[in-house]
Amino acid sequence: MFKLAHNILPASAVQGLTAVYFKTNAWCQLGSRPHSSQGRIAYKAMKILVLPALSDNYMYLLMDESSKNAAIVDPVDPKTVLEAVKEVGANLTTVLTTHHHWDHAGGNEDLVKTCSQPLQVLGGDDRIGALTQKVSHGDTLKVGNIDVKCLFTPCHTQGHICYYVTSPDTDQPAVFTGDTLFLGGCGKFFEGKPEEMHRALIDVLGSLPDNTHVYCGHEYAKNNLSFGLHVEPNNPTIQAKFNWVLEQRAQGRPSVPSTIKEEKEINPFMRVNEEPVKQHTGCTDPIMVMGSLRREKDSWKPPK
Ligand code: GBP
Ligand code: ZN
Repeated sequence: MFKLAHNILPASAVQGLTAVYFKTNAWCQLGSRPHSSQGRIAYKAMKILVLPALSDNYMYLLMDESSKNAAIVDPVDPKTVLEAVKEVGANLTTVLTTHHHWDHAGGNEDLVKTCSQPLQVLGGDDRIGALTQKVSHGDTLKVGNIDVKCLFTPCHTQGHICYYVTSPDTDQPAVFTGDTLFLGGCGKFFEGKPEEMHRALIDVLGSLPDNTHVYCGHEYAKNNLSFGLHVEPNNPTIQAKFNWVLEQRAQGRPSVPSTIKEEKEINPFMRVNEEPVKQHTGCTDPIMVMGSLRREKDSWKPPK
């Protein structure tokens, strides 16, 4: 549908229609309610606010405690972002965009227009609105005292970037994974191949410290873990996390963050080297396992 519109309409009209589509979809599912409550994770030297948007997206406000300087990840709903910025007294300097899809990058232009100060807008793809700095793998930047490292993880889209953050004042790292890695799952391969997702999940994200907190782009945990149990019915760690997610969601709480260690234990797409996952797909080569899992999940429906 989006591809067809691109061929016959000017870009601005496509943007407008896409916005209407996502907002109507969220309204039909939820009315004016957010899909989850806001979350606030306080580390020693930084704070992360979990901001729900649309029907299942998350935006994240990352603030350095000493300088109050802050970055916003995927600000599709600028109004909610600016309210949160005001509430915590942050000085917003930076937009970190994970990828060009409207439900992540579609708020950039409005945020830049409505924010009272100039913003640096980062991303790895020329299709991202209001981009001021195109980044690539290994690029680093500062948000106050916080160090941000850009990790190139193409596959869901070709310019996808994950942002890894550390602070000299704490040993607790975090990573914003957009639509590459979800709690218990991964993004569809819209613009890439199984090799690329294997590299992104196993080589790049899989090399981060085990205790890294994972902040993903959508609230898909329940569906993903349900698929995980279909792949590995006898994995007690997946079952325990699934039960915990059901409780959280019943209270309207976000399921994020997970950790890299947990993902290696519960996420079939990060377990392509594990025997039960190989057996489920009937493949032995981990890249074939990755492709097979993705194809299966693309048409899989959770049990009612
Ligand atoms: C679910 O799992 O709950 N609602 C379903 C999935 C990311 S959004 C909906 C879906 O397809 N989501 C996408 C995805 O990758 N899901 C992983 C999975 O199902 O395992 N998007 O908004 C999606 O990227 C988008 C925007 C796509 C513009 C194409 C364009 Br063009
Ligand atoms: Zn996407």
